[in-house]
Amino acid sequence: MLFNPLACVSRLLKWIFSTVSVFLNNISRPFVKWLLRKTTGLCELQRICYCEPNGAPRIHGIEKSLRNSKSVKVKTLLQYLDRAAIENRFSTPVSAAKIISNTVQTICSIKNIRLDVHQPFTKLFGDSVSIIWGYCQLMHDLEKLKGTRYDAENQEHELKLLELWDHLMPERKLESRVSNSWKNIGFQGDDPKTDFRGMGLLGLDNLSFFAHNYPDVARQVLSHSNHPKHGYSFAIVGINLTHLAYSMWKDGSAKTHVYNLCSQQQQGSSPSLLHFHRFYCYLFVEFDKLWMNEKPASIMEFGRIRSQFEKSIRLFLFQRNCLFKLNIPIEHV
Ligand SMILES: *[C@@H]1O[C@H](CO)[C@@H](O)[C@H](O)[C@H]1NC(C)=O
Ligand SMILES: CC(=O)N[C@H]1CO[C@H](CO)[C@@H](O)[C@@H]1O
Repeated sequence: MLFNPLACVSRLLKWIFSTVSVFLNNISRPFVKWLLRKTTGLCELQRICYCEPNGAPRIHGIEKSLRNSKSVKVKTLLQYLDRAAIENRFSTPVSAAKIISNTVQTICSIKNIRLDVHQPFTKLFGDSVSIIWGYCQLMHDLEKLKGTRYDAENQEHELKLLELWDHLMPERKLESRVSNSWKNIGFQGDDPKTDFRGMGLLGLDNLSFFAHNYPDVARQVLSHSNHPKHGYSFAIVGINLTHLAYSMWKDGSAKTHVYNLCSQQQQGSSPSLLHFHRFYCYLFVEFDKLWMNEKPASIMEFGRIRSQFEKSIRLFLFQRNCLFKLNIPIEHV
């Protein structure tokens, strides 16, 4: 075989690159961490708390550092927190405070952090932990609501549905429970009960939250949806947007918005259903704006406009200072 210097050099370069990347991934991270710890006297979690700006950058940083930790003790602590979220133990302030204080103490003992010297750390770290696992707990709640099928035998469900009509159509009584009139607020047939399908009660809750809390805005959006040329099905599109909101929370992309929001509000604010419902209202109002601007020829363009909408929302969520605010005139809030 002929000696080929070019192939030799390229193989050598490949070997160097792969060695360097292995070094960067496996060796340098712990080394850099060790070096910083020696020079600054602070562990990674402390550096994040003190150096990263309040909100998503700091909370994301802490979450990543904890989830990437190789320490068995940290892993056990995370299991304890995940279980607490599944068991809904963050919902009462007393039990949440106890979990947070246990967590802070455990981390300080694992990382040799002196509580008396590093009081700012314990507060910043504790607040972040409460928001991270508050979000986990909320996801379980959302999944439960999504998994609860609309049940026409259930008085509570029926009442919510009828209230939705009253909020959207205050000047018109619904003549009967099963009626062609449901189409006026964008359901498919005579009985909305089958329209909730994949989203369960979450779809209805979102719609009724929107109609109940922002009645003027909801009615304005409804009137757009009944536009003779560029109309769409209000309720059906609304349920589809529940799906969009849910998937953004589920895959974690909504975290930038939620983390920024919760850390801006007064202390102890943990992600809640209210935040989810408001996020949904924001999506609905913005989607309606986009739809009216696009002036689609028919509902057949829904898929295209929806995916354009999703792309732009995801782009916003990608920015670390993302915070959605409902653009609603003050008198409607
Ligand atoms: C929402 O609409 C998109 C686009 O038409 C579709 O792919 C998706 O399955 C719908 N989701 C729900 C829950 O209706
Ligand atoms: C689960 C949840 O938050 N449901 C709420 C949805 O919105 C309606 C209307 O505001 C409330 O009554 C529900 O409690």
